[in-house]
This record gives sequence, C-alpha cells and structure tokens, in this order.
Amino acid sequence: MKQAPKHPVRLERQGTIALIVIENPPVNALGVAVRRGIAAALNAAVAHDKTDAIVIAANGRTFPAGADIREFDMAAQEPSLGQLFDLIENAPKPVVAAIHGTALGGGLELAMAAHYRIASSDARMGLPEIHLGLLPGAGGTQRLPRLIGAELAFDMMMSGNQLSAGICAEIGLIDSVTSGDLRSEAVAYARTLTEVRPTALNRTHLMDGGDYMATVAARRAQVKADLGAGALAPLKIVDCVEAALLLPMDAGLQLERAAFEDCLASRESAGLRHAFFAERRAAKFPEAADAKPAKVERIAIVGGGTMGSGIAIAGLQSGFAVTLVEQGESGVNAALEQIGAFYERSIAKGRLSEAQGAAALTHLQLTNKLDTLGEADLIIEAIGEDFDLKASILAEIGAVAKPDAVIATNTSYLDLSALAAATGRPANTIGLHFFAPAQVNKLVEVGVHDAASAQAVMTGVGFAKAMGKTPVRARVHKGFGSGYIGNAILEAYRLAADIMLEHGATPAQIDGAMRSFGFPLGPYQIADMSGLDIAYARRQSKPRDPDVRYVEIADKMVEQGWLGQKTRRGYYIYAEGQRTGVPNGDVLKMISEHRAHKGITARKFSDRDIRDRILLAIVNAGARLLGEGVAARPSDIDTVMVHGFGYPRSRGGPMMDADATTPSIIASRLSVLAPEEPSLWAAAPVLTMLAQERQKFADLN
Ligand code: 3H9
Repeated sequence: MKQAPKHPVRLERQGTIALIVIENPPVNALGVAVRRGIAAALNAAVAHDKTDAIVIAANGRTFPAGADIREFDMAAQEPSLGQLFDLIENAPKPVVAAIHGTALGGGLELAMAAHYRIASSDARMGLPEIHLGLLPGAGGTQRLPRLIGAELAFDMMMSGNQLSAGICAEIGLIDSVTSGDLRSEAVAYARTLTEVRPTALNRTHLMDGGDYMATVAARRAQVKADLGAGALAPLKIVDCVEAALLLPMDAGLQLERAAFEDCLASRESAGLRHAFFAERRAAKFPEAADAKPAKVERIAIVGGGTMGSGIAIAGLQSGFAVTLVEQGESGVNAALEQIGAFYERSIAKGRLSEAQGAAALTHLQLTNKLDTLGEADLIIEAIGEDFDLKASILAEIGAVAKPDAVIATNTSYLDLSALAAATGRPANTIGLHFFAPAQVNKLVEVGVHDAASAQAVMTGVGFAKAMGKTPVRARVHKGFGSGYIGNAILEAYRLAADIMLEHGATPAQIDGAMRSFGFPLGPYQIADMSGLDIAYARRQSKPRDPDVRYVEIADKMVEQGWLGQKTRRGYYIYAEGQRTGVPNGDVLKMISEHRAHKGITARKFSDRDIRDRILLAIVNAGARLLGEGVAARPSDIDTVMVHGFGYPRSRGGPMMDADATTPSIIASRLSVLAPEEPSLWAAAPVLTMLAQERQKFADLN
C-alpha cells in the first residue's frame, strides 16, 4: 500500500487570503494525515489576524475524491471527517472551496461544509458512496437536502451520478463557475467576501418537512420494491433525508453517523469495496515494469459479427479511428446495420445527440479489403471460433500489418500460442477476449503467452483502459482449452449443474436457486440466450478428457434442433418475441430418459444443495487457475466473475466469499463431494495449502 505523503497539506498566503492546499496524490483522498493537515492549517489561518478569508484547494488531478477508502478497515483516527467539517463550518472567517476535477463523496462533503463554493467549468461533483454500499457519512445527507432540496438530494445520493459544474451552479450546490484560472479566481472571489454565510449548522430552525414527507414515503416504498428490505444503504439514505427534514442538524448528523457505521459493517459494503479495489488491482500487470503502452490511434477489427461490431462501437465511443473489415458486400452491410442500430437506439434514448452519433460514425471505415490493415496500430481478429480459419486470417493480418502493430485475437478458448505463431510475429501478438455485449461489458481478458512481448501486452492493457474497460491478465497454460479465467470457471459451473440435472434437479430449479443467490440469470437461461450450438461447437472441437465426467443432455438437445431463444425452444419454450420462457416439458422428458438409460435414480436437491455444489465448483476451479498460473491473483478471478458472469458484486466475488467461509471449511466441504466427481470437487492444491496454513485467498492478492 502506498504511503500518504508526510505533509500532504500546505498553508500559503496571498495577501489577506489564506490558501490551504491539499496534495495527496493520486486523488487527494482525505486520509488521516490530510485531515490533520487541513485542521492545523485552518486553525493557523484563523488565528492569523491578517486573514480575511480562507480558500481550500487541491493540487494535482482533482479536489478530494472522497474519504480514504483504505482506512475504512482500520481503527478510526481523529479528527474524523465530521469533526473536521464542523471546524470548517464554524470557522469565524469565510471559507471558500475551490473545486476542480471530481469532488466526490467526502470531497464534496468538505466543499458543502465550506461557506462558499467555486468550481472550474469542467469539474464534476457527486456522492458515489452508494456504489460502495455506504451513504455520505460526513454530513452529506444533512447538508445536501438543505442546499438543493430533498428530491434532488435523493437523486444524487441514490444514483451516485456525477453532475457537471454548470448543473451544480443551476441547482444551487455551488456559487460560481469559472473557466479561468481556478486558484486566482477563488482568491479574487474570497477577497469580495465580507462575512461568514450562515450554513446548515448555524440554522436554528428546522427544515420544512411538510412538503417533502410524501416524497420520503414514496422513495422508501420504491427502494423496498426495487431492491428489497435488505438494501441497507439506500434505505438508510431515506432515513437520513427524513431526519434532515424533521430534526435539527446535530440530531440529523448523529443519526447519519450511526447509519454510516451500520452500512460500513455490512457484508454488502465489504463486497463492494473489495470489488472496487479488485478492479484497480487487476489492471496492474507485471509487464508494466518493462514496457509502456504504445500509442494507439487507429484500430482495425477483422470480423463484423456481433462481437466485432460491438468492439468497433466501443472503440468509436472512446475516440479511436476504427477500420472494420468484413467479407463481401453483404458482410459489410450487416456490420453497418448493427453499428447504425446502436447509434439510432442511443440517439432515440437521448444518450447521444444526433451530432455526436454522426461525428462518431465519421471515424468508422468499413471495408472488405485486408490491405487497409496496414494503417492500424492495433488489429483485433474477431471471427468465429474455428482454429484453421483464425490461423489463416491471422497469417494474412501478419503479412500486411505495419511492423510495430500489435495483433490481438479475440479467441475465448483456442490455443493462443499457436494462433500467435500463425501471425509470423508472435512477440507482437496477444489475446484480447471481450465479453458480449462488447460495447457495454467492461471486462477484457488480456491473454498472455510465452512469446508475447511486454510491449504488446502493455499496449493491449493501455488500449483496454482507454476504452474504460477493466483488463485482467490471463496467462495461457499447458492444455489451454477451456478458455482463460471466465470460461474455464463457467465450464466447471455448468458441469456441476449438469451433474445435478442427471441426478434429479430440473433446469428451472437450478436457475431459480442461482438467481436467489444473486445471479441475474441461471446457467440454463444463459445457455438458451447464448445459443446451445455455440457451446456444442466448442465441445466438439476439442478432445474429451477421459477423467472428466461428460453429461450428454445439451448435445442431445442440439441434435433435436433445440438451440435456445433463437429457435424459441431450449431448456425453456419462448413465445414469439419473448425472452423469458416456460420450462420445456420435452427436455424434462429427455432428461428422465437419459437418467434411466444411465441407470441413475433421481434424488432431491434443495436450493441450498444446488448453490453449495455450484459455488464450491467455482471456487475450486478458481484455485486451480491460480495454481496453474492462469490467474495472477484471487481478486482477478473475482473481477472476472462479477463483470463477466454476473456474480453479485455486493458479495465481492467467489474468492472473497470463500474467504468469508474460510478455505479450511471449503476444503472439508469439498472432500465430501470429491468422490462424486474428483475433476470438479477434489480440492485444488492451492486451496489445500491455504487450508493447511490457515491462510486466506486475500493473502495471495
Ligand atoms: C466517502 O467519501 C465516505 C464519506 O462520505 C464519509 C466518511 C466518514 N480512497 O480509479 P482510479 C485510488 S467514500 C482511496 O484508477 P481514475 C485508486 O485505488 C469515498 N484510494 O483513477 C487508485 O489507486 P492505485 C467516496 C482511492 O482516474 C488511484 O486512486 N468516493 C480513492 O480512473 C486512482 O484511481 C469514491 O467512491 C479513495 N476514495 O478515477 C470515489 N479513490 O493507483 C472513488 C481512488 O493504487 N474513486 N483511489 O491503483 C473513483 O471513483 C475514481 O478513483 C476517480 C478517479 C473517479 C476519483
């Protein structure tokens, strides 16, 4: 963990104005040293008889982006943010917050405790605590409704969205916006101030709650209906706003403090905070020590199907020039239709203006000529999963790409080393495995093989980050055939589920059990959505491991032409145009015939049995990937499962969940299941090691 600078706050003077400058890179988080520094500087500034007013500003990227989240798991140290903000609010001389970058969470609460606020025109403000399972706990829930009214305060706190400086000025959250030099404008503004503006704390009267009580009741009902009674932070936000309307400030602050502590102690917040840091940790690749990302301006994508078009859209949306190569005129037209449909939808929904949509499309070049690839800095092959076809296209790409271009394949399970060799320049070739829909899903597995150069890997990482994606390193291993991290785990997940189908559970029961755990969809709903033929082709393309049990049910369905939603018949039957179906009785009949044929007697599985077996298989597969060096850290697996497969983010991920149970209990529960299917449930060596050493997966992060 990085150490905060020893003196992260400086006090300067510009005539009669005292300037308190925070400098705690990278985001000026309000850790203990910063809080102490601000308090000391403020006291000194107030004590100085030549001080007329005080400006609080920050150096570097941003005004504080919040409390230091890393401190939440440590013992509290004074002054707390609440104590510091009381000090600011009660200062006898006017205090101005000078905001640039992103004033978030505790950073915005700091600004609200000041008497006046001025911001750069490109600054953004928000209270994103809800994304961490928290609420603004340093006065935000009390000061914000008093400044902008309960309705808008709810919107900001419930969504966690950032608002532009212009909008903040319109709604009364800040006093002034400048496109000039913020620091000098703030000092000039401070010189005009003659008095401390009464702030929330100074108010003796209560806020008039009468008009707002219906709003509060409606918000509470809405949260319960949308999220259920277990949605701690949203419900507590409603309680706090209600308190802001009905109680004096001090009582409201006390209630907020207790509500914040409750949220902080919740499993949900621990999971969300873990997910936040896991994503950032995942983006740290060891190759960064040896190389920096090369500049990427033009990307090219070969293959304009759903995946290729999705990557093209993601590229356009992030400001890259994009060449999309498809075969023949019909391929080009189909890709254009998909991309055009995205922009039409986005414009219709008001997410983009017509001008923005049209401007993005001017950076798209659609062609059927491979020789256009010579201009691209990064070329992504995104055709179907057929090794020979991919190898021959990659060879053609290798022949025309410019010498320093990076070539990437979007394969999800084919042999990356062999595909890289096919380009004739394996050092420049990596895997970039996007997840559908690529224009939305943030996950990209960066496939690393023995011959790949650090430069190529880092260029892939830099490109993924520039698209706002979360890159996760996945090293190919011997016998690579099940995919990188995500698909390898999904394979274990499905096998655990299929074994239960053979033994008496139904697809709907398994799907329901996994939904009740928090997955948005169960495994058979996903199979129907993806198309059963895709996984079938993958199974057919590789030799079967004789040590791994094979369940033929899905193969039999494909042979019947039941491919899922695309044929309106899969594990479920779908009415025309519907995406949710009813259980397919023919599949249930097929499963029971299959069971009889194999001589298996059906037994009952409770929802808990189902979840246990699947979750144990997932954790064990994750542990195996760690042992094989495919995944670098347990938290990378968590990131992949949360983004790629809808593992509930509020649980952090499967490896964090396993730590909560403890690896030794996981190992002993696995030992009960292992005889049924050792390939799935015999504890992986890493798990056994952790159990023996009484360690946790987190120790390997
Ligand atoms: C809060 O304020 C509670 C209060 O209401 C009440 C308290 C009592 N703390 O994201 P990036 C690190 S809760 C510690 O890659 P970007 C981050 O881990 C907080 N560290 O950059 C990373 O470290 P590393 C409410 C933090 O430009 C580095 O900074 N605030 C914090 O893509 C760069 O981060 C939030 O939830 C933090 N608060 O995005 C805001 N924030 O270099 C959370 C960041 O070692 N932060 N780091 O990997 C963000 O949303 C983004 O970081 C931000 C910059 C938009 C600011």
